Amino acid sequence: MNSYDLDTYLVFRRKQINGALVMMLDSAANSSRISKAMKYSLMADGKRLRPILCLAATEAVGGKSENTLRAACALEMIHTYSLIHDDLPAMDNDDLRRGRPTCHLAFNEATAILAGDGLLTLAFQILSTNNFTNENQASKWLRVLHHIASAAGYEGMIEGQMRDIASEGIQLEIEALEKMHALKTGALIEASIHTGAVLGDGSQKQIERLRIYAKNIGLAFQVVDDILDVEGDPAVMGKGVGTDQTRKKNTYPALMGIKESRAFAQKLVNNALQALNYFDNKSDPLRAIAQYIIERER
Ligand code: GRG
Repeated sequence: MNSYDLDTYLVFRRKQINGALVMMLDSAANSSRISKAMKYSLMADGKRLRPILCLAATEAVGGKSENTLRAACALEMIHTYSLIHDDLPAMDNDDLRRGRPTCHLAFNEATAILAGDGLLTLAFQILSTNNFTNENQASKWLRVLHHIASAAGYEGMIEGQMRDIASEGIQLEIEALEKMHALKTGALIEASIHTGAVLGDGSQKQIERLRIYAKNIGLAFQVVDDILDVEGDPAVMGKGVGTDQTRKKNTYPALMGIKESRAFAQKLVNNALQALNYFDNKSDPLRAIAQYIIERER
């Protein structure tokens, strides 16, 4: 067990991220219907895992997390867009997300599509806002912008989603399942940590170690997500469960069983923790988050 007080850290970071998100939405948007739909999904009760990982990665490499907050918020916007679109009738057709009716039920399908598009493009507007103090700053932000676009785009998350949809009802081999998840869920998690490390002025060695950490927790996160879809409590999770089986999705519990899936997730977290051996106690939040990913109930 990690004795680090993760709960206090998560509460502090969520408050900071939510405050920044509200400010960004209020300054970018107005009281139009589309702004309301974007805010409805973005300001619902998400765990804020990706922005928190981003800020914790900046801290781990010895950087100042205030300088990374803008990028962390952009990552949460991209994630929220993906959830809105994933819930649409043409995709997973879900009713509940983050404890609320999904965006297309609260508004309508067209508005939900546009709210997702609005959040995705706002993320890149924020990432490219020019308030850099020097050329080195500008080139770092351009580098992370490119990395995030690749991770979220057709060679990353979108490809993962395409494979997920295309493989419903078809049994995948474990390697293909792993690749699908690395793209669908892992790529944005990895990009979040990479962003934090680059903007925090991490060394190449630090960035590389954090890439290994990210790859392992990204997959562990998905394995636990699959387990929670079997065993989780919908009231705690704020979304429906049992949906993977109904849709004949490829999941770790379906392929290897619950007990083996748990052991696999723990092994991945151990790998992630090993990658952090290189770091000092500034990476304690990342260590504790790795364990939280296994133990989470939502
Ligand atoms: C539609 C382009 C496009 C992509 C969708 C991320 C994704 C791809 C779909 C989400 C559906 C899903 C259940 C994915 C599995 C893991 C995952 C990303 C869960 C949701 O993330 P959390 O648990 O959610 O971090 P919160 O609401 O806490 O932010």
